[in-house]
Amino acid sequence: MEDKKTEKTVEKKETKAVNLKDITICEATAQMLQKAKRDGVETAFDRALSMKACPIGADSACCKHCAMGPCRLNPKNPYEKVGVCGATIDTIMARNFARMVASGSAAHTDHGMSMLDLFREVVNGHIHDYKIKDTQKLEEVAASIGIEVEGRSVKDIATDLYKELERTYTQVEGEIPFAKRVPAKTLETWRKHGIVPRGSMREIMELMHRTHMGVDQHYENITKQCSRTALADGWGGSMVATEISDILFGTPTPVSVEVNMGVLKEDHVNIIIHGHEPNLFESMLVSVNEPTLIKAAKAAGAKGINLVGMCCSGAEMMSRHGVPHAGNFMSTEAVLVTGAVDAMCVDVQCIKQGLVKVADCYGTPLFTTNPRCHIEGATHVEFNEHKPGECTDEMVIRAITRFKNRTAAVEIPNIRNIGIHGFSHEYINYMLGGTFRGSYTPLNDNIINGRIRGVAGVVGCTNPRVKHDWVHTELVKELIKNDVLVLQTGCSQITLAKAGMMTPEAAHIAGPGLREVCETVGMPPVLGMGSCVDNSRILVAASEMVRVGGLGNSIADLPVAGAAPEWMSEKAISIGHYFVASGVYTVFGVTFPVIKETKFHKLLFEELESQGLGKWGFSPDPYEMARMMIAHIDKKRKQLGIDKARERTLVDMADRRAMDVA
Ligand code: SF4
Ligand code: MSK
Repeated sequence: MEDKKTEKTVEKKETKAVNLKDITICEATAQMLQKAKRDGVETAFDRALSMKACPIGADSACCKHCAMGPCRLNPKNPYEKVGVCGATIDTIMARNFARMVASGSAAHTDHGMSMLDLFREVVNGHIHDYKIKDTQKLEEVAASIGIEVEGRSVKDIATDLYKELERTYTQVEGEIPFAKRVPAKTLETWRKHGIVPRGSMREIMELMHRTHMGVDQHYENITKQCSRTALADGWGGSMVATEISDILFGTPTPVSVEVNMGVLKEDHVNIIIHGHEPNLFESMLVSVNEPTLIKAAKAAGAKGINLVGMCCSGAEMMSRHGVPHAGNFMSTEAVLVTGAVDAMCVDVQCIKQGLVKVADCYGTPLFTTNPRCHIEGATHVEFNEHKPGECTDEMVIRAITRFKNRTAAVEIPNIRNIGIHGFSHEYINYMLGGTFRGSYTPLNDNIINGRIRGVAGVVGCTNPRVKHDWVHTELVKELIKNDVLVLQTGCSQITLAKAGMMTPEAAHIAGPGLREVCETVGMPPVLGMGSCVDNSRILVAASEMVRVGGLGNSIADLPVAGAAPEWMSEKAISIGHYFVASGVYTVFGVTFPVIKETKFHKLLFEELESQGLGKWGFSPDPYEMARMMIAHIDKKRKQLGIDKARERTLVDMADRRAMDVA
């Protein structure tokens, strides 16, 4: 029996008892952490409590780029000393930051390249299990980069598109193809600074070279290549991943989906796909609908096979096919604690090694599938796009076996949240303008007339160093209360879905202007756009806002801001930096790997903006973060001369009191 006093707490290894309410606001995760405690199972939440983050590393005041070091500088007095080679704090921090961008950019561009490889094999007729699903999108993407589409066959257009997009990776001189989508003034600024990406392989290679010991030792010059590499992610690798996935698997349109651990079913064979690349998930969708496998599941005593997503490939499948989603990054261990998961199948990125032990405790098979990602202790079943069913069928069969032999006690949190997901930028266009006059004009008009104050992208991970899901939720609530339309991707989108904010009804907590627009259009005040790579959809939406007119000539002119309130991965830093380099004020929470009052900090947080780009911001506090983003949006409104319109349109005092905002 559980002791009542400790019922709501997880005890830290030594003495300190921790209230679960301080760790997560996700009730399902909290319930599973209690069960994990009872079962003697450790998760990343426990490890984050028992292992303090290294303060010198957190400030980026150390360097281990050569064997004369590692060198540690004093974060409290950063100019007091230099590394053995003489490297200053600004060089060390800029190099460390740049390598995070290189790694994050590599992850997204390699994901994009996998999609492009698959596309090539489909177009060449070497793969038959996937096909081009969205020919309209194929034509639109091709036309957007200057490929002739009129009167041509799908195969011819697709062949040209493949050849053109391959340059995103391999080109050594020139500009990446999607540079053609960048607003002219933004592109002109990039050209002036020499930061238009050539090809992502070259940019990542050059950044790794320049951050080697004894090469680039000027933080400003390092930051230029850092921007170029990040832009090769956002407007290159990530954009290719999004566009090719839409062409192959379909462009998302709004769909009602259930999110949270309650989507697991005790009497079904539960299979979770967790990772980033949709090709594995698409094949698993076919396997779980295979009549012989359904029959086998029933023969094993199950009512059926229940396929569920997690993290970003989960977000993509949720948007494209309405597949239920069990939770975000910080719930991936907790979901195994239900005992109800009969297989967890992973591909790449954000897969905690800690999953192996937790899965083992509950007799859940953990399958790795991608040649890039093996995990010691997991079972590897390699996925091959030429015969995808071999891998996914095998994992279903093993899941059925686990169901039949389940010994772990099953406890599924009875929590499900319904929301609308799948707002591609194409759908936003259609939603606002209608089928025949699809356009962002109504969005721009509503920004100009002040009903919508501005647009914010709130994206990114969850992180056990902060209260799980809380920072995202409070920030988004604060933004919509202040008439800021919120666009979301990744784990952040799952957080807000769990908070019930992905429904048109959530408009009742929005400010009066945004509420009116949402009610007129029938849309939620928070629009889910997909996975991490789908942040590229936000770039396209921003470009479209510039193209439609009335809000300035570059992305930097727009009344928009971005945030990753609970970020943890290097990919998040790359995303943040490509938004900054594209012209967006971007605020991160948790911690920021740069020491205040250094030259490098000043460059990122102030000077990039005066160069015509965006700038970085930081606050761990969601209310302060919202204040900073809204102040920036208001500054942009003022520069555009549309600040007065908002004062006229908004709001009477009764409205303000009802909103309970300052
Ligand atoms: Fe130290 Fe310089 Fe070597 Fe870095 S590169 S570890 S600062 S000596
Ligand atoms: S999965 S990068 S934890 S958003 Fe894309 Fe979530 Fe961040 Fe991974």
